[in-house]
Amino acid sequence: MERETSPRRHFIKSGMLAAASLAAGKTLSAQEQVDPEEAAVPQAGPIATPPAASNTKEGTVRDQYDGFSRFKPSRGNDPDSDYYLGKLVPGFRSTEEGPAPFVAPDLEKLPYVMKDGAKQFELVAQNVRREFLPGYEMDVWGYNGSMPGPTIEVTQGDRVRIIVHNELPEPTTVHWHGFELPVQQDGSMTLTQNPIMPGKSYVYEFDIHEAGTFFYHSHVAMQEAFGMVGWFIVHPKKVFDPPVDRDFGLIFQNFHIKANQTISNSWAMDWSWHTINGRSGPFTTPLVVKHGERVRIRLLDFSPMQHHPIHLHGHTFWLTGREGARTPKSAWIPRNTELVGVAQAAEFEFIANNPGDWMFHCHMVHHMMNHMVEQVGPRIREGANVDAYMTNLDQRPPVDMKHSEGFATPGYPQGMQGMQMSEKFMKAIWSRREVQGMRATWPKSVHGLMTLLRVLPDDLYQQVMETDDVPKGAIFEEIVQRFGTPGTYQKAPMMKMGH
Ligand SMILES: [Cu+2]
Repeated sequence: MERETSPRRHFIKSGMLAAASLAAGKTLSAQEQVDPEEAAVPQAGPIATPPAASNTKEGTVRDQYDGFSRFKPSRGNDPDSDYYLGKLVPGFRSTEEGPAPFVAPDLEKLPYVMKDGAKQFELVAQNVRREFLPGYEMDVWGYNGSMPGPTIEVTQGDRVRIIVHNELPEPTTVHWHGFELPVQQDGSMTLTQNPIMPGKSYVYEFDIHEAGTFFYHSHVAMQEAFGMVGWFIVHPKKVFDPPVDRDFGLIFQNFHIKANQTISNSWAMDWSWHTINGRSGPFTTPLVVKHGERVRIRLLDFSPMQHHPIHLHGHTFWLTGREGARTPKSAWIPRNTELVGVAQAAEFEFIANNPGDWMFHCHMVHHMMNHMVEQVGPRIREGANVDAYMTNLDQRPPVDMKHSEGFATPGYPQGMQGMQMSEKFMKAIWSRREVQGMRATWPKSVHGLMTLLRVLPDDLYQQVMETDDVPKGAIFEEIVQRFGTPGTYQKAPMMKMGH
């Protein structure tokens, strides 16, 4: 068998070796250094068992997992160890700092005022124009000018008052999904309350005793299909240990919007547009984290009727909870793909131990692209230009339906040639700080229910998030230099129009 010699493998295995020597309380001299391939074979007992987080002073933990050594806990540890796949490896944040701020990319937080001992929010149900992709503005329904609606974020033990104003042309109610609350506050239309008529308001008020990942949504089915949902995050009174450094939320939705329409057909049973927090890839905003951080991603499937097998590249994540609080650690499941069902929320945690730009996406083929189900004609949305579409027609290769010799297959070109993006589109895609320094060609492969996880060493994180005008490809190239095989790296060609 040919030996694996790539520097990347070597790096991972050296990391394990170093971790082993760390555990043994000594450093290997040059003579003692052995072939990493052999060193990777367990001798007696576990390869490396760093001290358990609970027994270790924070300073020591930070020292041990500084820099590259943050890789090690995920590699080569005994499956019974707290460090197996980074299961209980602490991040940088201490519990005293409280929970990490919740971030739902591309969505705002709903402000509140304290009044009569309650956090008072105002939620306005209304029609909303949402730009799924640059230039693709869809007419959906949501709250406070946003689809999904703005995030309600509170702490366990809070009392909340939510004043709902109905600016829709039809009755609505709001259901507080997952909460154990008094029945009159539940928002079930006609079952527990009268509908909130157009132009009218209604006040909900209740105490929150649970912690977890919840959401609010209209309790009219067709309104749900039109997008009427938002996060309702409850941080625990006592911060979970180990605490996470990042806390992200992503709402996955499907819509059926025909090529010449801006309004979803909420009766349809196939879906042509797919959004994460109201945007489609490549317009979804990447999750940018620092190398070594402990990351939680909360994921809600609010599609009308389709489930999403969610897949993260380059990392193993733990399924640490579904909706309520955090599951006991002994029940966490290591996963690469996790199926999230309609109206379910799931929580994923992992150590961002692998620098790079990584896909995070639904694995259903039809969810990994938009509006390709029925490509029936030029788009005639307001402001859209049909010239690009007409130009595309010539670029589509002819379909060869004949069987040819050997194993050559006939049929439609599966590469989907001809889906070109306008200059305006590309400018908007690149206008966001979070995508600085990525390969010039990245937008070509990120569509539909796709977003990205960017794991960056501190200095590169600083460049991306705190400086401007990072050249295309520069950050990725630097990651290749440090962690990859630069000798084999091929730069991305610049795309047309200088993008
Ligand atoms: Cu899906």
